[in-house]
Amino acid sequence: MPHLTPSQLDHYRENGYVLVESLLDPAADLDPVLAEYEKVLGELADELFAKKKIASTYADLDFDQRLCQIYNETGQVHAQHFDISLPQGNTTDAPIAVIPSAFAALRNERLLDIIEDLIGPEIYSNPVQHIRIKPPEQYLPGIPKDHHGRIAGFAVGATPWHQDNGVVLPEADETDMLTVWMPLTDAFREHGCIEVVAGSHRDGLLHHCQGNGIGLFVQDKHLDPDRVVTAQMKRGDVLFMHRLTCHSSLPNVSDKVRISFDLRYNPTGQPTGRPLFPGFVARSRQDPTSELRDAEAWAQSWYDTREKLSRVDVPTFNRWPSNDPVCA
Ligand SMILES: O=C(O)CCC(=O)C(=O)O
Ligand SMILES: [Fe+2]
Repeated sequence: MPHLTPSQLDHYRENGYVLVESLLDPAADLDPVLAEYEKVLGELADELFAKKKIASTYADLDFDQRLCQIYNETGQVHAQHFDISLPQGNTTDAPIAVIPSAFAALRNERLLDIIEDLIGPEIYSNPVQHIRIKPPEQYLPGIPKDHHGRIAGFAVGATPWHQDNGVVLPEADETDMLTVWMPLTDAFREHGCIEVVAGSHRDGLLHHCQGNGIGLFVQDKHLDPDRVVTAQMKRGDVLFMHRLTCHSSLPNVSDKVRISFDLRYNPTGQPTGRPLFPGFVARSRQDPTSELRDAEAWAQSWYDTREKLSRVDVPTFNRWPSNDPVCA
């Protein structure tokens, strides 16, 4: 059973993050997940081919080439097709990939052991959870860029500075939410790895602005460049971050697709910050029978949510106004 050492715990308390090297076994824990996402890509290809949006299913290409070919040919980033979570707003037709290997990752015992060290033994899987498939920008000539030359869209380009507490509702401001970020492929600087501002979890919740197409961000004036740490990670490493730790990610300037999970957990019973989305008890020492262990029931909880939300007006989980004068 892996545990954080006292010095790793001190590092987390001091800096708001801890990077645990080789926590997971790439062959046993990560390869089966990647294999399942290959199938998800195949399904996307079949679907687009049937709709005559692409000229072939490109079944002979490897994952990276096939993904870029499909994105370029359709002129569209199909991130939602792979994601766990529903988007905000109207969800009626939103595809989601609530696949068994994603559920297995959420319940990975080695992850939960470290999470238990950080937030205690009653662990709830918070529904803010994503897979990010970030292709090399040089291989996306068919995807539109904004006027800064940036690729807009979920997870494809660089992610601006933000705190994860900023993307949930105020109901979760006192929730001890932990972000767990793990690459399924190596995530070095060139692949667009994570950067964190060490110690920023002690600055409180910062004001976030709404970026056009890039999501919420914290303005540079709130950041101390001297405290920026580049978290280069290899497959099997896992990064644990406090909800107030400011972080971002770099653009992918390599020739490989960067794939990662970012998952969140909080002590059971505390508000998740996205009350309409489903979470579950991932570990309970008090009542192990309350744990959700059934991948199908988990998938169904997301399908049911999608169905339910398609019938109501869904608010976004956003507290920050657009056209905020502070952000101009
Ligand atoms: O993976 C990225 O590029 C950004 C991830 C992030 O912001 C998060 O995991 O909270
Ligand atoms: Fe984040």
